[in-house]
Amino acid sequence: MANKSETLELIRQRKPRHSLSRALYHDAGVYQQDLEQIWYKEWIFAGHSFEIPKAGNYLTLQIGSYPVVIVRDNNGDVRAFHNSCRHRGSRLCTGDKGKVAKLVCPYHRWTYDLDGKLRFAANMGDQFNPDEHGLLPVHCEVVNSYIYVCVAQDAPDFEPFRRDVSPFIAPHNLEDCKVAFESNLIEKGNWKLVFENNRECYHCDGSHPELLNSFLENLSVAGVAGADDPELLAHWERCEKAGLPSRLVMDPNGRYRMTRIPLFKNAVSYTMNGKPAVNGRLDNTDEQNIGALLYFNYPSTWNHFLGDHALSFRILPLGPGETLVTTKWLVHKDAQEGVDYDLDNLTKVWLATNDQDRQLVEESFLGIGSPSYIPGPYSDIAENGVCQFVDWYCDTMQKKLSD
Ligand code: 3BY
Ligand code: FES
Ligand code: FE
Repeated sequence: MANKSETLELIRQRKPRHSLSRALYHDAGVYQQDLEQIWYKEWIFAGHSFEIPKAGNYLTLQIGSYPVVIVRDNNGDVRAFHNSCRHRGSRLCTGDKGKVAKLVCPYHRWTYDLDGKLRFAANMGDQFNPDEHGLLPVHCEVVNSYIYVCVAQDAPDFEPFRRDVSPFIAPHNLEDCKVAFESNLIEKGNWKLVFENNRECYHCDGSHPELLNSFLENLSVAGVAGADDPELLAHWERCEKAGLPSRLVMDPNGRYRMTRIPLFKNAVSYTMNGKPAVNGRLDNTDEQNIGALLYFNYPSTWNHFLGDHALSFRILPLGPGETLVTTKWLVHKDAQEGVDYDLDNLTKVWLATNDQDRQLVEESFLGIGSPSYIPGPYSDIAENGVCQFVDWYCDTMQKKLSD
């Protein structure tokens, strides 16, 4: 099991523009460093504010060893707390989501207000000061319905990301959405392989027949290039004229990126025939063919926004060889299932695609587990997105491990 300095050494020794070494994907010590240096320090996508519309609505997630609860308080604010009771530590909220009047610990009934203040604790005597036993807060920010949390003592500045991402998402009116469907998939592979796989479409031809009815196999689309691609440029210009920011924006540190891509032929949605899956539109432009706005924010999320619906993806590491992938299909809150959309039609392409990607990730994790494995070269043409992710990972780890 690699310790901190051994992990740093593994990263220093990596071969540029090649997949990482076996230990960086499989080793339990490296995984621990991934958690400590990345997952416990960066902003992590938790869920959407419209999933907790009313006071007392909550959702939970697990970031490595940290159980976190996110709750809407009585002022309408979204707050996050460590989901651990200040008495003897029990988790307070045990389900994925729910609604409560107050946060009541299931163990000895300590009861907290929705702002985390301890309201009630039986038999604790006169000396006990409830003010010293409020729930421990977790940093929490909301941008266009995206709730981000950070369990670090001092969170990195959220504002540059908000400034960059918000103009892209705002026209899609995500605040007016609901979750039409949610899927949770456990992939037996390291979280980095899940993201690497997402950052290229080199594998699409051989694996994603459903997706390729609408997804354009333009190699610059998945990657980081694009400004020299005439198809992409024309799309950006048309969409920007309609009021939709589209031109690629990349974080100087490489952690996040937004870009709007055209879809295949006349497709406007990720359906089998490319036609819209939902009646009505999320954005209020007159432009029918807006393709898909893609945004990723390492380490936890990538997203697609279409004219008729949107998709959010969240990954959470469960272990060196296990990653939870949560996908949400977002539609306008007034859209009615069976009337405005058919759930099967809406979800078919990405349910199939996710499962195909799961298999690819699992097979690559198994193959990398072979003692015979040697890191292999990324394609300059088709895998510059993967290369960008791996560079971000190595740069970030190297910086934080040497602090
Ligand atoms: O799921 C995605 O966002 C990526 C983009 C390119 C290939 N893959 C489908
Ligand atoms: Fe929560 Fe005892 S552990 S009330
Ligand atoms: Fe894929």
